[in-house]
Amino acid sequence: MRHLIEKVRKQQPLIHNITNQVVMNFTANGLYAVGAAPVMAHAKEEVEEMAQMASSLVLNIGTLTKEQIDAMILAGKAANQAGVPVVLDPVGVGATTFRTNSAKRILKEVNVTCIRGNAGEIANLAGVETEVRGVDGSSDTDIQQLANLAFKTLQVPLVITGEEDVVIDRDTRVSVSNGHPLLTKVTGTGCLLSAVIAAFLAVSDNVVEAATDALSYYGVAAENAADQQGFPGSFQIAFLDQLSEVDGETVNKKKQLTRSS
Ligand code: ATP
Ligand code: TZP
Ligand code: MG
Ligand code: MG
Repeated sequence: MRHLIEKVRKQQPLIHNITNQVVMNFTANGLYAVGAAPVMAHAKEEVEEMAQMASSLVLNIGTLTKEQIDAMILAGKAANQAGVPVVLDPVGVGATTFRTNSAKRILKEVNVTCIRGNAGEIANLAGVETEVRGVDGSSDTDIQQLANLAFKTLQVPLVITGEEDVVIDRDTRVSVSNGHPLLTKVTGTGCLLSAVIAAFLAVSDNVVEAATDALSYYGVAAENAADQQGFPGSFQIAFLDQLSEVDGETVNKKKQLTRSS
């Protein structure tokens, strides 16, 4: 089957990002490399209009403020009305009460298409207390078990990332083992991945298929980049290059997926 990256490149979806100050530039460049078009718009005066004209919306709470969460909820509701997919990246949930409560407030008020976070963030969001050190969190719980448990509580399609990534929806669970440890040495690789998933959701109604193709593409691009550059600084550039370079056929050959239901 043709990989969805080809469709993303053809359709060049516009991705509206309400995201954190650390990763804005990397996310915009990353989305261009993927073949999508980025826009960052945060003001409450314009987010509804922007979300409705976009192909997907990303809500990322990495450097949240009360005003920004209010704007995210306005944007999220507008996206829901317009049928625009919404990805939530619950950065640092579990590290502070404000983060945890804000993510829960978004989930209560907005119909989120998919949540993408590391194991620690997803565990905390689902009520399983786990240490999150700043924005870095893992979980002692087995990732497959965590996926089942978190989906049962949250009832929203989930993408849990780490050495092994898991996508889970009501009756499907897929693991993706592509990727490279250098991704953890560059800030914003999780945040950009959430935006890339949003770009794939813009070209497919099937959330599991969109997220799985986004993960395999992203992971294979990272593997190719790491073959060329072994240090974080040069890896970051090689990774952007590979996001624009790698084709669907190569990803289909190199992808490592395990499906269970
Ligand atoms: P953190 O905040 O802990 O850095 P994150 O939100 O940045 O988490 P990650 O879990 O680091 O997100 O996932 C970002 C990307 O890095 C994903 O594509 C994931 O597959 C990949 N990744 C993370 N850890 C590893 C690893 N040890 N080996 C290979 N790939 C990894
Ligand atoms: N601090 C607040 S947001 C942020 C940091 C370091 C970026 C987190 O990016 P990622 O993709 O979760 O590593
Ligand atoms: Mg990371
Ligand atoms: Mg993150």
